[in-house]
Amino acid sequence: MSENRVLVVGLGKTGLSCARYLAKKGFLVTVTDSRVKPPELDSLKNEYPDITVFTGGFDPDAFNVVEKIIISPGVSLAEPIISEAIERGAEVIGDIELFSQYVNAPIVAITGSNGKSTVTTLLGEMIQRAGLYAKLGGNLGTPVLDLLSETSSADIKPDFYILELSSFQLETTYSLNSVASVVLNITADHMDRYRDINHYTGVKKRIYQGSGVVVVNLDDPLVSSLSDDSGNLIKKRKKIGFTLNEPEEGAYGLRKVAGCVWLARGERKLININDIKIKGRHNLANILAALALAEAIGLPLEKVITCLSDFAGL
Ligand code: UMA
Repeated sequence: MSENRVLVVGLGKTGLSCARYLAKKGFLVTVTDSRVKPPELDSLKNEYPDITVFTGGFDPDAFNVVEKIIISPGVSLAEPIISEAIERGAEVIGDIELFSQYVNAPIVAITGSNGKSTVTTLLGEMIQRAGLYAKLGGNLGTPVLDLLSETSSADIKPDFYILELSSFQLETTYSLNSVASVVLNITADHMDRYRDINHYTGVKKRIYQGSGVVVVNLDDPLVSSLSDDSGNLIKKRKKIGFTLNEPEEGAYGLRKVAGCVWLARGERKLININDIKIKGRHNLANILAALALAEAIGLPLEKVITCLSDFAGL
């Protein structure tokens, strides 16, 4: 078996980005998809006519000759042919894992059942306000390996990659080491893929791999339990909390002063919520999470606050 051989499973947006990235790196790429005509088949054929593609089912012959398999988020690890490959010792990873192995700029990683696209986008705006440059992608928009491959002369290395990550993507990620990460909230979601809420929560927790700052939703018991009980994973790490109640020193929250509600960091009032463009308590929580992440990556608070009166949401 050649070490240079790799099988990409799923030919949607992720599969195409993986095939493209690995082919450029000199791997001998084969692609498979259970659909007869997967969404990105024509794009792949146009860009890489020499790549072999097996469609209309997962052919065991395609799996048995490889030691490295890259699976798309929509493909479950419980798929029999995938679990067989894992059992015989093949390396089975996703695009976020590949990205984590090759990335050369700090990552901020954001997950949660709700609000992750808003927080990702808002943090991107905050970084811009601070005069820095971030690339955004993941479950939102551009697949991460396409972010890495943009190499036109106009392209410059970003100061940060801001990634929105789904539980599906986290399942196959092992080397992520983000400078800051957050699980925004957890509600029962994708229960067709997970045994129960604990299984789903355990997968979300994988975002805390590495040694970066952990941002914690203090109002969500499932999320706060992750930062309490995760032992070595996050016990000794710096944590910044956010809450829709009055925040303790060092945390972000809401403070009522003379009949007005303010976003606050501890005792310090930051902005009156009437001066914020996006509305709703869920969005206040999203903003507080973004502020905590901004602090975690060292953005100046005065600058990041300025974008809250303009940010109109997604
Ligand atoms: N496939 C199989 N067998 C399977 C399942 C899928 O062959 O058992 C094939 C499909 O036939 C299809 C390909 O895999 O051709 C699709 O792969 P995919 O479902 O992983 O989808 P992509 O197009 O690669 O898009 C994925 C994410 N999709 C999912 O997680 C389901 C996109 O998130 C993401 O934007 C994209 O990668 C880029 O990173 C979408 C999503 O719905 C928006 N995410 C879920 C959510 O937000 O709740 C998690």
